Amino acid sequence: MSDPVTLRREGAIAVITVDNPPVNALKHAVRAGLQKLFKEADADASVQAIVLACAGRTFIAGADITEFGKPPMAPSLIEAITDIDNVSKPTVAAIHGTALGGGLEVALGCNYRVASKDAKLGLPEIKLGLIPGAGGTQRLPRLIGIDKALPIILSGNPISASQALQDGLVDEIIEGDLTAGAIAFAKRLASEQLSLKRASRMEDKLTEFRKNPEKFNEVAAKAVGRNKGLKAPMAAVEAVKMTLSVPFEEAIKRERNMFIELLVTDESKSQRHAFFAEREATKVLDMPADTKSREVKQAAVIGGGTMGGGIAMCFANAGIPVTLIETTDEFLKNGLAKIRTNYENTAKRGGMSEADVEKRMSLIKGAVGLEGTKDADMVIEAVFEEMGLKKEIFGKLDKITKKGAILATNTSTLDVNEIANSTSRPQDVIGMHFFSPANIMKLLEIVRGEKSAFDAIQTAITVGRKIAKVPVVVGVCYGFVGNRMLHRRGVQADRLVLEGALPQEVDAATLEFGFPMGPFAMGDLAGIDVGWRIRRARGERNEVADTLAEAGRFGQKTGKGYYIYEKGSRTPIPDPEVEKIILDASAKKGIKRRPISKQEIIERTVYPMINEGARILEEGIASRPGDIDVIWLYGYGWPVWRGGPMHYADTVGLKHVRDRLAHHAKELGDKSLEPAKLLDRLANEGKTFASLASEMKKAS
Ligand code: T1G
Repeated sequence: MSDPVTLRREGAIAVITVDNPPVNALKHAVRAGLQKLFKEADADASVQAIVLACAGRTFIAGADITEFGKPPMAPSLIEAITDIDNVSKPTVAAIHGTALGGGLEVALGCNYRVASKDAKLGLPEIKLGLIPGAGGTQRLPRLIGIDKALPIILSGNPISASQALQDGLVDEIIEGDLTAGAIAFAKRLASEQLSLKRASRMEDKLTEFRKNPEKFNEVAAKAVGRNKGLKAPMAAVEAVKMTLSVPFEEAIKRERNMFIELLVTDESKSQRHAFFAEREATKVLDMPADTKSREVKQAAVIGGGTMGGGIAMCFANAGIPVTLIETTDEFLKNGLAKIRTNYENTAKRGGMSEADVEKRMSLIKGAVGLEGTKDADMVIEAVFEEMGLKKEIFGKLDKITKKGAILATNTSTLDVNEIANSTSRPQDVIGMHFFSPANIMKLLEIVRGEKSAFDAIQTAITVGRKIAKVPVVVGVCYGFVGNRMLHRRGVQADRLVLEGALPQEVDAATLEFGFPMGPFAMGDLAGIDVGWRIRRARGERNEVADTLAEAGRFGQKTGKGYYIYEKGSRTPIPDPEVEKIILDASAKKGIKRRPISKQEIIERTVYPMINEGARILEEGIASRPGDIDVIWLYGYGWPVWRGGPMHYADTVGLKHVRDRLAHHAKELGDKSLEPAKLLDRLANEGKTFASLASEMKKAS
């Protein structure tokens, strides 16, 4: 094993290089190597300055998250950074790719930072339910000021090199060879004998806040935003607040203790689970490791409606030319106009420049008729959810599109195999299920048909990541993974309302659980009439929902649904009229209403989804419990600090989930609530979905 940290000389400059692929994480050997070589270079009188650089695609992307929870090995990151901070000659960090978390903290331990122009710098610990634990909450505010540091720490989002230069986090942007530029910068420092800039000893940026401490609370409240109540954001505010009154050495000790406290919280464990689950989800267990993606230089989207338009924007946003296909000039014009309006609204909100709008629009061209797909490497069909229409389109695409083109369908419910078999090349057909609004929602369910070729699947994954989606590969079944589980919640939510709860009570419990919206407010957003028309066509009836629809209460679009909505507002207001409709429906069904607790609401809306998740794993529709978690985290607003339905079940205990489901199944005589075989087995064996995941990984 070669040393992950090495030192070479460029004249009087010592260049220390970290080389620990894939992201130069600060595992033990890297920390020890940094400490040793900085001390060596400092002790060597012939060294006038030190440059810290990284090999590979990025600067240090943080502490090694896989080491968390394991016995700590010295030196700790704080010890290594303190030694770097105490070096008696100029130290310069040369940043490319991403300097994140502990990586930025190491750079903050250096006197100066230079960066390549596309570098990104940030402290994403908050996204792991943590705070910077190696001086970041103390050095960053001292270097750039509290008002700039707090948003970086509390959002967890990286800033660009140019923003970092503006904020004083970076001292110079290097064009061309970064390390050569850093060495030149270091030589200048050595020759100019400048005083060493140590963030740990800087106070001038804190003066204003020390004079007006209440100003701190204003900035903090704004930066915390909607994360109020979560442990890590509150701890981050407390930690940064120490810069106002606590000496540096004492403050980083306390910061460390706060970090260690957060490390053992369910919130952080859940968010770390989500981090790795998202990365695991792109690995198809049975796919040969050498499977290559097909090249996708040009895309086409069939259907210029809300979904089609959003999908086309994803490709343009990623710089991939895309043709939007419609049946008439009129529809095409409307589709393109909606996209332009979308971009212009973003520009109005300052989310992009006018030039960006024109650049993205220039990548979207329109065409009437399927002929427009002939040059595309990937075609995504996003037309009305009707099997006959989709099969007709795929039959035609089969003849029009070039050899090797990926033929994808955005269906959310229909059988991808049946669609694939309407072509002579089912191996090129795959489901790419986007979520509305497609240009915003991160989740992409990639639905592999029984004949989908491995390189077609890999291409969908690669393109999915290129267009900034979180791809998860699932099998073919009704509603795939997300909608299939959501259906279980919907059934129980409707029953709870007939048995005694009110929509606002079910939604309140769901919000308290951490979802951004409850099932009934969601029904109003999606439109109550959508389900009503499908049920009517099937001769089925949902007493409450259909009575609302028959009264013209379609939800937000008619200003009335399960709730009332004042003009221009999306705030749901409970309506006594709905309560009357519900009481009548219970009476009509001969149901004696009873009080229903929040606990029961959660048990009957969340546990059935977990149960359905277990059935989905039994059938192999999802490859890992973590995949189901990623789908719910990125597609259905599952609170990240609960890690996803399957991870959450482990924190509650599978035995408890199983027993409560069995209890409700018996009480209600509802067979759909009976525990899935897999859930029952794991509960009996005292196992978890996490242990199942590692069994699956080993078996693959
Ligand atoms: N530790 C361990 N493994 C990591 C890692 C890390 N910090 N970052 C990435 N990996 C693995 C990842 O699991 C994947 O593995 C591979 O590297 C490529 O990652 C004290 C405590 C850097 C922007 O939160 O955001 O420092 O799946 O697929 O899309 O204050 O990785 O191939 O086996 O994501 O190019 C703070 C986390 C840590 C940054 C690159 N740092 N990483 O994205 O590749 S906490 C972070 C990322 C901390 C200190 C605290 C991204 C990336 P595999 P990838 P990518």
